[in-house]
Amino acid sequence: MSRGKFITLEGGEGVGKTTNLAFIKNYLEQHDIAVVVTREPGGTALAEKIRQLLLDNKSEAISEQAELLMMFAARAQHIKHVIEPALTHGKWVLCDRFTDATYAYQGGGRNMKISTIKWLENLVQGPLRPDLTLLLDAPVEIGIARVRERGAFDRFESEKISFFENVRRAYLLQAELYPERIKLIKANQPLPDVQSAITDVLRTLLGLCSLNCPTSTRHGTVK
Ligand code: Z5A
Repeated sequence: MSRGKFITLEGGEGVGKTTNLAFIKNYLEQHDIAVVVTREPGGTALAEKIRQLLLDNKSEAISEQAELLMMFAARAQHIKHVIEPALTHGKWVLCDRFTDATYAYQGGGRNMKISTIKWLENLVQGPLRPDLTLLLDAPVEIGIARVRERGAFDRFESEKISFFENVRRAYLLQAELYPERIKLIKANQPLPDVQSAITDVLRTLLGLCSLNCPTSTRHGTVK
């Protein structure tokens, strides 16, 4: 049995990760691929408890180091109990955020050392990296306006605009560093256009792409 593929969705607040997760799952299942949908922080009972602690904006102030370590503690559980077993059994894993979020939020947002994040990434993940990352990118104000409509903010959503600008910059830097893995999708366009751009990338991954595919799909940014 061949190993499944590991796909992650990334981006700032309200760019449409959760919305497009269902679309991608559906698309892959239509191509007879068994998909496990999961998220970070979270994905196991223990990791979901860590998520609650991390998002709770009424808890005691969480230090930057504690926040970073809690992200990776949750990730270690998630990899061991969900991600690796699924990939080994040939299933594809579709994950709402993964370690690029740590580079963006703890690295870009909290200004923690990239070398420390990289060290933890190697410790916790070994060689595991996503096969494909869809980075949904939109100007910060657009994502925040979408999220504001939902009401109450969690601990991250309560941050200042400058925090989210730094997060966005760090995500874009990741995309520049890993152009083969990270495909940038413009998320400030109507949903059908976002999903058409995502479909182009998935077609390439599935080997369904021939000369008909947009050249942009083969080289990085999509639309
Ligand atoms: N975090 C971290 O710091 N470090 C890490 O390593 C990890 C995570 C893994 C987890 O929350 C928090 O943890 C996160 C980073 C931190 N911080 N925050 N905040 P999350 O992943 O649950 O958080 P989120 O980014 O806030 O999710 P979200 O707000 O649900 O955003 P989304 O999933 O990208 O968006 P959505 O729910 O799909 O869409 C939002 C709304 O926009 C919704 O009403 C949609 O119908 C609408 N939408 C979506 N697309 C469109 C388009 N194209 N046009 C118009 N409207 C649209």
